[in-house]
Amino acid sequence: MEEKIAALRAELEADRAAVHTKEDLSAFWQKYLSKNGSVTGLTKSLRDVPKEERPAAGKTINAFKVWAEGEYQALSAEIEKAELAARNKAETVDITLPGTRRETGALHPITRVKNEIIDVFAGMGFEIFEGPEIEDDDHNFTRLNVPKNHPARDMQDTFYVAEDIVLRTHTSPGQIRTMDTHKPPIKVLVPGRVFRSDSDATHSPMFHQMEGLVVDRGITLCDLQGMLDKFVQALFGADVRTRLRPSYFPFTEPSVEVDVSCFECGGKGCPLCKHTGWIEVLGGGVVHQNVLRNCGVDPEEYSGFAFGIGIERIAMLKYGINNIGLMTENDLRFLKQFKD
Ligand code: 2NM
Repeated sequence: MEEKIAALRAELEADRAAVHTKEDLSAFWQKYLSKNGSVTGLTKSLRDVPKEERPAAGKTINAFKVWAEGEYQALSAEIEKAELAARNKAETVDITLPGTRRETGALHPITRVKNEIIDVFAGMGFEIFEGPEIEDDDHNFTRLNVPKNHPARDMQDTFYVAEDIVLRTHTSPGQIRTMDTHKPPIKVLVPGRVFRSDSDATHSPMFHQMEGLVVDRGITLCDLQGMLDKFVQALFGADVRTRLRPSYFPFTEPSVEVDVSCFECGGKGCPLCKHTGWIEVLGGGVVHQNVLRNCGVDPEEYSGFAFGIGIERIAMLKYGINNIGLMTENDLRFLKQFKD
C-alpha cells in the first residue's frame, strides 16, 4: 500500500505541473478525485489488505486523500487567480485617453434675442405676460380700435380659424387681457408667436413679437422715446440714438415708427442702413383713448404708451441674417453659428 501511494503521489505531482486551465483542472479531478478516480480507488483496494493492517492502511489512505484534495484546492485557487489577472489585463482602460465629447446644443437666435429683450425690460420693472395664440375677433381687433372694414381683418392678411376666431396677428390682445385684470399702473411685456398671411425673404407667416404697454398717470410719447433709447443702447451699443417718424396704427394716436442710428456705420451710411444712417426697428405710440375706454381705463385720468418689436427682424439685423426662412429650416450649419 505504501508503494502504491508513493507511485500515485509521484504521478499526481507530475500531472499537477501540467494543469494550466479550468479544463486541465477538471481532467485532473476526474483522474484522481472523482468517484472513479485513482485516489478514491485506494479505499476500495483496502479489501485486499490483511485485516490487522487495515486500520493503519486506512489512516494512510485518508491522509493521502486529504493531501490530494488540498493539492486540488490549491490548483483551483491558482487558476482562478490567473484567469482573473488575464481578464483584468484584457479589460484595462487607459484613463489618460481623451474622452468622447458630446455635441452641445445652442439657443436658437430667436430665443437668444427674446431673452435679451426680456432682460432689458425686466430690468426696467416690466412684468412678462403670455396670452393665447388663438384669439377672438374682439381681443385681436375690435377692442384695439381696428374697425370692421379695416384691411388687416381681410382673409388675405389674417388666418381665420372660424367666423370670429383668428390666429392672433399681434400680441396686443395679451395687453387687452392685462388691462382687463389689472388696474394701472401697468408695465407689461407680452412675447409670443403671431401669424399673418405674408411670405417673402423678410416676412414669414409665423413670426415672434414682443409688445410692451405702460399705463399710468401722465404718460407721454417722451416716456416712450426715453425708454426706447435705453432699450436700443442695451441691444445695439451705448452710442446709438433713436429717431421717431410719424406713422399710423389704429390702436395708438399719435403713432410712430422708431429708427435706430446705424450700429454698423455709426450713421455715416452703409449697405446695412441702405445709406440712410438709420434702421427701422419697431413701432409704437400713445395708446388710443378708445382702447383705454374699451378696457375700462378712464382716459381722463390715465394715459399710456405701447410698442411692438419683431424679434426676427432684430435677430436678422443683429446677426446679419438675410433670409427669414433660415429661422425655421433647422439647418445645423446655420444653427451651429449661435453656439457661444
Ligand atoms: C405696435 C405699434 C403700436 C400696441 C398697442 C397696444 C395696446 F394693446 F396697448 F393697445 N399693444 N401694442 C402697439 C402700438 C403695437 O406694434 C408695432
